Amino acid sequence: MSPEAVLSADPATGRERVDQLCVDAIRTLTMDAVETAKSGHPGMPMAMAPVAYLLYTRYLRHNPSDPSWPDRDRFVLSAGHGSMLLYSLLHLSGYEVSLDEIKRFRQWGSLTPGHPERIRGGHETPGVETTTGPLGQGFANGVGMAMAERFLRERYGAEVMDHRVFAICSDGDLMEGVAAEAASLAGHLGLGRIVYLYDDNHISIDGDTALSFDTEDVEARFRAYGWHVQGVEDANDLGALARAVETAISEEERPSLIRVRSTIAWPAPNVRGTAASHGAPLGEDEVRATKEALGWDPDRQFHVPAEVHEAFSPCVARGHELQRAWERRVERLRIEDPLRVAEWERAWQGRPAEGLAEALPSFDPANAASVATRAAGSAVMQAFAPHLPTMLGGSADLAESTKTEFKGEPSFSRERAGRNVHFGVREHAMGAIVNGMALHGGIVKPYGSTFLIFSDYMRPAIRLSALMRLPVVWVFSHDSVGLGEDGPTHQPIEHYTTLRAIPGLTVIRPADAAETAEAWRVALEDCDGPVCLLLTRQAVPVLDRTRLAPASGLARGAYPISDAGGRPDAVIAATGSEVALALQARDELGAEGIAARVVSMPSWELLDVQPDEYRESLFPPDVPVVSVEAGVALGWERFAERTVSIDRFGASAPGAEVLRRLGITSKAVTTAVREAVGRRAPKAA
Ligand SMILES: Cc1ncc(C[n+]2csc(CCOP(=O)(O)OP(=O)(O)O)c2C)c(N)n1
Ligand SMILES: [Mg+2]
Repeated sequence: MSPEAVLSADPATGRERVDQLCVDAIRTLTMDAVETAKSGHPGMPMAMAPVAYLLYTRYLRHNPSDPSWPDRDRFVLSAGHGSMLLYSLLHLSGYEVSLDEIKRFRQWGSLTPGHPERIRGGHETPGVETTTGPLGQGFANGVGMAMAERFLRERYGAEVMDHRVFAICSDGDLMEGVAAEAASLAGHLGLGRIVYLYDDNHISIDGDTALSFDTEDVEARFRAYGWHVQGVEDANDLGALARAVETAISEEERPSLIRVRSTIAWPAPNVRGTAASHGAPLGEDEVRATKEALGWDPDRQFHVPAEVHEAFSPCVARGHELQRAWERRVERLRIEDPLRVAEWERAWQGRPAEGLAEALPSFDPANAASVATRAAGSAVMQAFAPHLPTMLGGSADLAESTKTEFKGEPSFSRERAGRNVHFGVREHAMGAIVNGMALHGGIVKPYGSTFLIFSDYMRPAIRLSALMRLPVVWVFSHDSVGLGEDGPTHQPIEHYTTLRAIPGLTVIRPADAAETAEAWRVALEDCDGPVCLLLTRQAVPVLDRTRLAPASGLARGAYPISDAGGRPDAVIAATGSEVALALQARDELGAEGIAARVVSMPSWELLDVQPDEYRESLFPPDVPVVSVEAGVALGWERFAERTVSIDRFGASAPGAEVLRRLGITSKAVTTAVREAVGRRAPKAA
């Protein structure tokens, strides 16, 4: 049946009246929930209710009984402040979001938090695909989902993966740079499975968008990006909306944007069209007046007429049917090509193939005395690549430098969904797109890379990866002032500390090639959440593991890499490239009769989950600890009473000289240790 037929004013079925009732049920649920919570954003859900109703009942191929069905269409509410729109839809279309949960909107522990949240193994509202609220992120997540879909469709066939990504986005979303970056890449790659609806309501928080946005021709901008663009002049015109959505769906070569002109908080008689309705309850009187205008009983709250439930009820049966049909397709494929289906299923479980650890290279100082950890990382990636056939990722135009390409693999292009993604110089979108790939599922484990300094450009996405506990890897090379000549704009200083400050993010800064291999193994096999790998630009010694402890100690976050045994006089805790320095200082101190233990400490977070006794065994009470790391001291007071650190910006000069001049030297370490143990420096001979 064409949408016109469904939506025609057929007096015999009263279809138009029921459509209206359904749309208004979303509006009244929203008003009542926001009013009850005394907080929330009623305007957007009220205005966009017709769009959302249409999507959920006619176009979205979803199964409310199984929100994790792999081949479902994804729906992203990028304008997360309009969360009641999503919750109303989920409730009405049969997801496990009860009316009681709607009544508990924005309350502690409810399935209906202020903004949609998807937190793996934590807060998961059935049917919520991603955490949104920070504007622009959802938009870019959807691009990542569409890339994941394309990659999996090409690898496993349309029998396995064949769906679309829908989103509703707002003025704020489209003002944000991250959405512009993501839109540009989506247009370039011709991601035709994207269908985004833009709520063009001319309102943002400060007031009319004439203040800050109106000059921009959004349609022209998206056309210039290579999108297919349509406009619908009235959000209440279901027929026009349906036609636009159908056209967008049939467009396979370009992503689609449908600009929908709406009036915020429609049809509230006094506040509609004003910024006042964006983020505050309408107030009892206005809610009553609105319900009266809709022909609803103003004394009833959270009322859903039986006809509305009836109109939404086919969603469940249709969802079952869609999923069963997909299951049958996959079963047929299993008979034809069992290996392909087995590989797909493992990818969907999010697991690498067996034998990954055994495939990793080992590094012998006899072969190469020193290797940059970014270069070691590259060797490790090539070794594990066959074990992760759906690992997808790349860099923000720095693949040469971060060395994160899968060699010999094709690039992800308009023509072919290869494994090497060229995100272009778009760090922020890279972060959000990688998150979207992880949210989609089937991509094990997506990664993004750039210089550590530019992690700042994507910090909001890194934070969200941690908030959502996504299995992603962030690879940051050029991890200290040791990068040298590019100077202070390129030299990270506060970055170890600011990344460690993000809860749930595992930051690993390996000391040498062997620790780099182990760091990747931990990231791929042991960690469920996001992992940052911090790698050097400059060569660092391949530590002689015949004399030192094995790099497998990295898995515990910190380990005594060099220990004379017994109670040491002092402990030197070092990370990354500074471990070699600490070992040098240990030798010098040993010659003076000071027994120092060197603890290689690649990851605070991995150490944090060790038993207290383990930490105490590393850092015995009353033994002074000196830390050495080429960044700010902030945070190290947790472990060390003295720090060798850099608490200023770097400088442009050869890396070794910058490190020396900024005090990252074995001399600085030996001096700090002597002070800590109350010894004087030996007299020069
Ligand atoms: C990155 C980010 N900056 C600021 C905000 C705060 N904020 C929430 S909604 C909004 C803008 C509202 O305008 P629009 O996106 O057009 O939504 P509408 O009011 O039309 O629903 C802002 C600034 C945010 N959520 N995310
Ligand atoms: Mg707006």
